[in-house]
Amino acid sequence: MTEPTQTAPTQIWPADLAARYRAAGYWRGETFPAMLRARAADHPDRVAITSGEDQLTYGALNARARALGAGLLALGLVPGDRVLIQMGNAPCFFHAVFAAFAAGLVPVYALPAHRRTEVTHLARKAQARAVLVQGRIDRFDHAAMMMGLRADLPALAHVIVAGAAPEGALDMDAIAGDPASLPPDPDPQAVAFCQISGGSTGLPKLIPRSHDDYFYSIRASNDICGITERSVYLAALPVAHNFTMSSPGHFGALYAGGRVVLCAAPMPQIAFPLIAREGVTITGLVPPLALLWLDAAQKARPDLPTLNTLQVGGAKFLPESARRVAPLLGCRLQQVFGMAEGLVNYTRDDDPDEIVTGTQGRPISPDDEVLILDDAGAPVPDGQPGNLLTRGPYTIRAYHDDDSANARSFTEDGFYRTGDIVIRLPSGHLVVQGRANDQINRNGEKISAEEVEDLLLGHPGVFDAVVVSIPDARLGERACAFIQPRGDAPTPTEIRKYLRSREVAAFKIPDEIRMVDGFATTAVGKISRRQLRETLRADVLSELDPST
Ligand code: AMP
Ligand code: DBH
Repeated sequence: MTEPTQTAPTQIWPADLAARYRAAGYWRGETFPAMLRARAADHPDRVAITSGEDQLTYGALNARARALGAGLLALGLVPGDRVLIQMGNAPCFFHAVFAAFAAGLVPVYALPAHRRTEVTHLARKAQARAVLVQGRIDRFDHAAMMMGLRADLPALAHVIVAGAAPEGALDMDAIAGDPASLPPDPDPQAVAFCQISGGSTGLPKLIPRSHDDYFYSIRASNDICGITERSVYLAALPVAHNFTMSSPGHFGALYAGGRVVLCAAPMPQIAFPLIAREGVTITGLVPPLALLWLDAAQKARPDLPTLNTLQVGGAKFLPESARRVAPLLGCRLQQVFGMAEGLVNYTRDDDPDEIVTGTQGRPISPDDEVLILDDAGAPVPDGQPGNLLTRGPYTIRAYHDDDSANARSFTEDGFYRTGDIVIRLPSGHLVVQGRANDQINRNGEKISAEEVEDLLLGHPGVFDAVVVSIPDARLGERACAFIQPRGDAPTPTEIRKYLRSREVAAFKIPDEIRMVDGFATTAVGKISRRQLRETLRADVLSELDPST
C-alpha cells in the first residue's frame, strides 16, 4: 500500500499580521542552526549541557550536530524531510535535534511515554523518513519497538539508535558526514519542527512551529524569566515537552548562552542534590511533582541557595500549595500556563504575592490577543468564566494535515480555541477554571477521553464506554472509565491488560474502572457523550462529597 501524498508541514500567518509581527521586532529572522553556530563561535568552550559527569560544550555540541546532520543527508535524507525523535533527558536528544536543524530536517517530537500506537500515528502523519530514538528509556526498549513498526510505515527509511542498535538499525554515534555538504540556513518562516498536542479528541495532532515564531516565544520568555548566560536551567520534566523546551526551558538557556542540567528523574532525592551541586537557578515542574518537592522540603529543609525560581505549569496549581513554595524552597514561584500551540502566560517577578499564588499569569506579548467568550460566542466581562480563544505572533493558525481538527479548533479569523475555561482579571491575569471539552489533565499529561473510549470499544466484552476526569489530590485529575459490558463483564484487570496489549502510553490506562448496566438516554434518544460525561462525573463527585 502506498501512503497518501501529503505536503510538508507549513505555518502561514496572513500577510498583514506577519508584517506587523516583523515590524514590531517579534520575528527577527533567527533560525536554530544559525543560533547554535553563533553561540559556539562566541564561546566554544563554555558548557552547554551537563548530564551526570558529562559536560558538553557549545563547540562540541555544534561540531557533533553538524557532522551528524551531514551524515543524515548522506543517508539519502533531504532537507524538509521529517524525522521522528523519541529520546529522554539525555545529551543524545540535543545531538539529534541540532543535527536535524543543521541538515534542514524537521523533527517531530514524541514523548518517552509514547508507545507503538502514538509513535505509528505521529510517524505516519508526518510521513517521517527516519526515526532517531534512544535505545532504552527507563528500561523500555524503544529501539525494538521502532524496528517492530517499520512494516506499518512505508515512508520510513531508517531507524537510527542512540545506544546499542539492534540488527537492521543504524548506530547514531557512527553516523557522520562532511559539514560542507550542509544546506544553507532555512527560511525563518519555515517550520522548524512539529510539537504535538495533548488534544481532546483522538490521537495527538502535529503542531508546526516556525523558527521565527518559536524564537520570539523563547526570547520573550527569557526576558520575563531573567535568563542570562549565568542561568542554569534544570530540565526535570521531559525535554521534548513544550514547557521544558521553550518556557524558557532548555532552548531559552542555550539561546542566552547559559547551561542546561539534565535530570534523569524529577524526584526530590535526585533533584535537590543536583540543584545544589550544579548551582541550578531555575527549573519547571508540573503541580504533582511540585507537591512532592514541597513535602520533601518540609521534612528535610534542603539548602538550595542558587535556586531563584520554581516554575509550575502544565496543570492548575492551587493557591494553597502555591503559598508553600517560597517558605519551603526559599525561591520565587512562577506560574506558567502554556500550550504547545502557542500562547504562554507567566506571573511576573514584580507581581504581588496574591497574583503569583492565585493566577496562572498573563500573556507574553502585547500582541497576544485574548478573547473570553461564552458558549454562544459573546464576550464575557472580566471576573466571569468563559472560553479562552487566542491569536498572536507565536500561536499557530492550523494543525498539520487535519481539516476536521482545524475546523473545530480555529475560528474563521484565525483564533485558536484553547478549550480552557478561564477568568480574566482587570490586570490581564488569567485564572484557569477547567476544560470546556473532554480532556483529562493527569499529572500534566493530557488524555483525550474520546481516544480512550475508542480503545475500550475495541475490547470484545465492551458494549459502550465513557471516560471522565475526577479531581485527584495527587494527580490533579484522574481518569475513570465507565463500562457497559457485552455479555460476561470483563474484570478491570482484564481491561487494563487489554489496553496494555494495544501498546498505548501507560498514562492513558484509566485509574479507575467501573462497570455499569447501561447509560442514561433521554426521551428523544441518546444524549450526547459530552452530557453523559458530565452526568457521570457529577455522580462520582457527589459520592466523594455527599454535601454537593
Ligand atoms: P498541550 O495542548 O498538550 O500543550 O496542553 C496545554 C494545556 O495544558 C492548556 O490548554 C491547559 O489546559 C493546560 N495547562 C497548561 N498550563 C496550565 C496551568 N498553569 N494551569 C492550568 N492548566 C494548564
Ligand atoms: O502544558 C503545556 O503544554 C505547557 C505548560 C507550560 C506549555 O506548552 C508551556 C508552558 O509552554
